[in-house]
Amino acid sequence: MASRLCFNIGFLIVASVGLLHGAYAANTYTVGGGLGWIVPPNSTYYEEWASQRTFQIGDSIFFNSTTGTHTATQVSTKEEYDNCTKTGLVLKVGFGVGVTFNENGTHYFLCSEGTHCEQGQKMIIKIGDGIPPSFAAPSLTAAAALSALFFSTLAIFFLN
Ligand SMILES: *[C@@H]1O[C@H](CO)[C@@H](O)[C@H](O)[C@H]1NC(C)=O
Ligand SMILES: *[C@@H]1O[C@H](CO)[C@@H](O)[C@H](O)[C@H]1NC(C)=O
Ligand SMILES: *[C@@H]1O[C@H](CO)[C@@H](O)[C@H](O)[C@H]1NC(C)=O
Ligand SMILES: *[C@@H]1O[C@H](CO)[C@@H](O)[C@H](O)[C@H]1NC(C)=O
Ligand SMILES: [Cu+2]
Repeated sequence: MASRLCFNIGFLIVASVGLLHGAYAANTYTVGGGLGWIVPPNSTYYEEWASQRTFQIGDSIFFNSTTGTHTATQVSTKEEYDNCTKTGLVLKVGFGVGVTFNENGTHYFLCSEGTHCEQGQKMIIKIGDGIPPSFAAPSLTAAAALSALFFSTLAIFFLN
């Protein structure tokens, strides 16, 4: 119930932020499509999935783990990503977590369970040009101020 409410509020705010940025209709993508977020059939599966799509400010991705135990973990650098560093920000262990992106930038996600990352359960998501803003633009509108409370560069939501 509470998470549902949070999800709805999130969408309202994302819509507002989108308007402020002069952005377009926001899309939500289920990571990996029907496969969901699991150990993939080959080590480049999710990188291929991501590279075939264009992500913009306001878009969301949803990690849908349909089987097994997985995490959606965000690491900070390309080096940590390449190394499959297992100590990033754990967004969720288990089923169903979404992330909404509010700024351009490059995000590194992986699963920290076992050797899943080494087997290719990892993905780079580039928003817009992939370059984060050099400073946080001060916002005077209520919607943006409220959004700053909820999100910095991305927002997390749960669907369960
Ligand atoms: C990985 O698997 C996907 C889905 O089966 C396939 O489309 C893709 O070509 C594969 N990539 C490689 C490098 O084998
Ligand atoms: C998540 O996976 C389940 C099981 O495959 C599927 O029924 C459901 O539609 C998926 N949800 C999303 C949002 O893709
Ligand atoms: C990545 O792995 C290399 C080689 O093992 C190591 O030298 C480097 O410190 C690691 N970097 C991070 C950020 O974990
Ligand atoms: C985000 O990246 C896009 C390119 O895809 C660019 O057109 C846009 O100006 C960038 N937005 C910001 C706020 O830097
Ligand atoms: Cu996993």
